[in-house]
Amino acid sequence: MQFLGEQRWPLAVGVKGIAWLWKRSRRVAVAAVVVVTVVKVHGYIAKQQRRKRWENAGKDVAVVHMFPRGRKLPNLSPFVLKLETYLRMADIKYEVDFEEPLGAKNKAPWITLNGEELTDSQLIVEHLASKFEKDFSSHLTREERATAHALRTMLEDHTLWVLVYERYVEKRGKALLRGMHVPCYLRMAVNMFVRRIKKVCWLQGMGRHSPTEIQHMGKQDLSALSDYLGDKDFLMGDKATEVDCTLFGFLCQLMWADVGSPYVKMLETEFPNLRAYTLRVRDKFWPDWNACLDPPQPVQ
Ligand SMILES: N[C@@H](CCC(=O)N[C@@H](CS)C(=O)NCC(=O)O)C(=O)O
Repeated sequence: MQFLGEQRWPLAVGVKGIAWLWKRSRRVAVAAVVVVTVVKVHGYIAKQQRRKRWENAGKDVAVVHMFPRGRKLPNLSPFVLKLETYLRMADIKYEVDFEEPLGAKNKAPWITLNGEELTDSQLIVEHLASKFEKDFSSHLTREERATAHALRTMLEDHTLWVLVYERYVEKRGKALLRGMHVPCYLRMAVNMFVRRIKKVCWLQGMGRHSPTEIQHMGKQDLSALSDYLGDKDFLMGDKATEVDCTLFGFLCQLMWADVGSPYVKMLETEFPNLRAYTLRVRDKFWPDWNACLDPPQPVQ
């Protein structure tokens, strides 16, 4: 399901528009064709130049393409935080890019590695784990791996919609606008964006529930995670594994992306082990957390 990304106008619409202009003023029609061509060619050249730059990042250095940093957390996308946390866990060198956050699937994050473009946080993690021999779940039993898979997909395909509904439908994108720098021209498009997300939430199904029901579902997810974590250091035991990257990415959103969110209180009062876990993972893998905020803060 697509929220953002390039809206491709069918060629027929463009041709019809030019034909309409041509009938009224040939000069304006020609000028319109010239402007569109110049903009397209300029865009194409800029894109090629960016790719050349990313290809030259260095052997085995991943360039992670993402939305800009947040004010209270390094990214307002749980998937970006998941991927960056994995890169840190695996000690893989990476650089960040904010110029082209959406990849070939029109989603963030995506990466460029040795000139190759890879999409989807999970597929990327699996690719990197095999390429760099950094599989942190290899010690788990099949049953534990199945549990980790189920918890990850719950977060990415259920908790995600609780978050999306709260952030964009209930709060109408306001926390997002407060939480990161959004250029003026995009701020003006926020209502249109919110209307689209509302439709997508309806199609997905989450949007058909009341806010109280959705909050209840979010709480059930947190409760399951809190019970499973118990007093362990990490979700699957005393060693961090890939599923911790996802859990951390989501908990950061609930804890820091919106101070007015009911989940902040829930984590404080009902699920303190998840809150402590988030701080623990942050301290372990993000010693430069403050430097990754926008604006950067002094590292403590
Ligand atoms: N399954 C994808 C999900 C990525 C995703 O949904 N990213 C969101 C940001 S949190 C996005 O790019 N949304 C833009 C859109 O859907 O148009 C992954 O793991 O990378």
